[in-house]
Amino acid sequence: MIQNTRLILALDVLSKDKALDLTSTLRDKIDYVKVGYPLILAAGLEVVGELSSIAPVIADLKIADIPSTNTLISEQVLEAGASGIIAHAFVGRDSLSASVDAAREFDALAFAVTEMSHPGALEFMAPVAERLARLAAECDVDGVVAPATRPERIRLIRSIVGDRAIISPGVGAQGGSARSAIKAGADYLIVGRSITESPNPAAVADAILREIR
Ligand code: BMP
Repeated sequence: MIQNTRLILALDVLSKDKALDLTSTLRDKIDYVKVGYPLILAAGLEVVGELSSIAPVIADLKIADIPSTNTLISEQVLEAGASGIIAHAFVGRDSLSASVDAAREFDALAFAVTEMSHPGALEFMAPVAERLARLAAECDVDGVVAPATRPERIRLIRSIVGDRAIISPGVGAQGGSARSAIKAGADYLIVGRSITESPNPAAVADAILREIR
């Protein structure tokens, strides 16, 4: 993975122009942009290609289907220009492997979700997060998603995934601290609303970069 800034911009905006503007403005402050259903559904899959001419794109469709459908979904976003994809691990080894295999064919990165950052993740995901992290490592993902809202869980997941990248959402709008997440072992922070909804996105990104330096 590219690692200059350790910041991944979550582009959960509905306007293609705003997405392109933010990416252009912030391109030197971020390593990747992450796009998911909100932007892709609003602006069309072509937005992935357009953004990728400015910054590498991680397509966050949290792919969670049977293996053959996972392959089709993964290939669609990879063909559109994504440099990385995010899949769920809870669907099991065969499904996750299908997404990892698709990523490999495109020389792209594959990430698996272990434990999510929102409170509801404590209901079903947290109790099995270690198993999900182990499965992700066994499926040879490039990295996992782990919660900045619970730095102690990042530390635990790090002990399972070894050198694989940990990309960590939940900073800012969800209450997580950038510095604590990095200290706990996150390689990258995924930050959305606190940057995208700010009147001065570049200033917020700079403040986060200073905090983790
Ligand atoms: P924000 O900084 O606005 O809370 O955005 C976080 C981003 O990370 C969103 O795109 C969200 O879908 C994603 N995300 C998350 O917040 N928690 C997870 O556990 C996994 C995610 O992909």
